[in-house]
Amino acid sequence: MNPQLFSRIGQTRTVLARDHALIAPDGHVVTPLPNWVGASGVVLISPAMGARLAQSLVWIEPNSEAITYRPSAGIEACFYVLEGELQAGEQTLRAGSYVFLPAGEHIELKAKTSARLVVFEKRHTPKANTKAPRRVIGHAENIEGKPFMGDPDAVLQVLLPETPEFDMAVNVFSYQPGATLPFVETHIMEHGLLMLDGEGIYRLNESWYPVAAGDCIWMAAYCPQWFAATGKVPSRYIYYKDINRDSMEAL
Ligand code: UGY
Ligand code: MN
Repeated sequence: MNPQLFSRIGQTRTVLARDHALIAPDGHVVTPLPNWVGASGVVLISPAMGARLAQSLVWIEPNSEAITYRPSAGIEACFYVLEGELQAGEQTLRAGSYVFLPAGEHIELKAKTSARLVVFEKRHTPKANTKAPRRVIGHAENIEGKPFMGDPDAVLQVLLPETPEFDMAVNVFSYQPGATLPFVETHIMEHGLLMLDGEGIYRLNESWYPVAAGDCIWMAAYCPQWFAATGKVPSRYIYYKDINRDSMEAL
């Protein structure tokens, strides 16, 4: 069925459950984003659904004015450029570029073209005897991909430093057609995920969902999860997880 007709007659692939959500693009509603002066977007995941992170899509149009992104007090953020070209001071950001902003910092961006970003935000948990994380600007192209648990067809790129001051991880996972997560993971870390390319089946708790590029998934702590890349082309997703903190700290 034509996807527009599918939506128009009251159907959607979007699902919201206690410990997971699939947010399909057919339901996106664009709003102004209070922490972005001059940009609009869609809040895909937020505490309003029971999550401890926020994940948004942000659209930036070329403008003579710089766009300011200032996360709320105590919130750290990582954004990844999906398309377009932006200037952040001396640095040019293009598809695959990413920025980690420690809590308390802000950034000014000049869009050279229309640009689209995915942004992950979380409350930073300071750690005793550990310095605060630093700002990171990088490009996925420069991050070596490593076979996940020995599988060369499931390759993981870890975008941010894995040192103890960072309590947020953002990774890109690429799968050859037919590759899978090697087992059903169940873990304390929470995920926010955006499908970048391809398609597959995501198992979330006791449900199996067909997913494709553009879909967003929320996985709460302990949501059993598994993925199989079922398309004829490679699949790729970017995802967030909370790391490096004592398991009692969230209480
Ligand atoms: O890092 C992870 O937990 C990752 N393997 N999970 C996932 O891709 N759903
Ligand atoms: Mn996982």
